[in-house]
Amino acid sequence: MIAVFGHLNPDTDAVTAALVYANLLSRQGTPAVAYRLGELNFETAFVLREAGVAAPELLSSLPDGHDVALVDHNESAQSLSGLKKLSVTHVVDHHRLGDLETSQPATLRFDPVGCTATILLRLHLEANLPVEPTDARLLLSAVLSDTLHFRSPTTTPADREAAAFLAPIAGVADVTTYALSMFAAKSDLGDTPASTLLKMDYKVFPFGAQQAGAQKWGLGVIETTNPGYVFGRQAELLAAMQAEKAAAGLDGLILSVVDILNETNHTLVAGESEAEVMRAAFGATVQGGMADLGHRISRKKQIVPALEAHFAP
Ligand SMILES: [Mn+2]
Repeated sequence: MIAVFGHLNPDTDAVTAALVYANLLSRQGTPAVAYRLGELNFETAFVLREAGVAAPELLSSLPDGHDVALVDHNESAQSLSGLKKLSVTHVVDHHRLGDLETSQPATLRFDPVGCTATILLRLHLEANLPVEPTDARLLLSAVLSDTLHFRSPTTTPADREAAAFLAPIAGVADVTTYALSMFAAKSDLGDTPASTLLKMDYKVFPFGAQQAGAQKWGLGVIETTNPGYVFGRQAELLAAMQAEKAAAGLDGLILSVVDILNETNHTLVAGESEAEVMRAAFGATVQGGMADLGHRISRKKQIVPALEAHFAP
């Protein structure tokens, strides 16, 4: 039995990709079970509730050598701890290739598209398997989530085509209204503790030379239709960021507040060293602990590559 899971601090693409890929593998004769590596965010909880699908079980460890399929990630820093001791049999991903290692030949599928869901649709079509209506709803939700309803620069024509193909199968008549309801659910943060807000969409990246001088940064993102709510909690968030930076031994930590509807990014910095990097890597102005990153709303396409270039030896 293959354990299928997306990255730590899972988003909608990570959770739905695990569910749909586990079902696809099982339908193709390879028994697989979906898991998640963290709590659901409010958007993903909404999506699963609307689809009538139970959340996959939370996974914290597996015995050495267990078969695993990675979806929506491939870097060990974003995966189950002890990944190097597991047997990676499959990867379906749309991110940069990191430190992936496999102990045996594996099935790998990387496409530079806006979400894992678009690749999973391709896998169904290539296998001549119809997409089940519930899976279509999960995949459509992931396309809308990862591309911010096609606003993100990561969006490709294939993602738009995937959504148009999936919507009728999913029974979603008005995709725009559905996307807005997903974003409203995601933005309804209530009294969520600042430490949870920080980690809801949070990834750790190594930058620079792997030897001496390598940098480890935590990059959080809060995508919201109500950025004012997040800015109102800046002091609490700053404390949570500094605590996490120290606890995880990071060289830098930033938290991007992405205004989904206006497509802007105001990034909170944990300290002056991060502020310096924001100025140098992005030419950003930094005021009151917040860097103005303009319309750079994609961590994957606009934040990570700039930091990678900045720290390149
Ligand atoms: Mn994704």
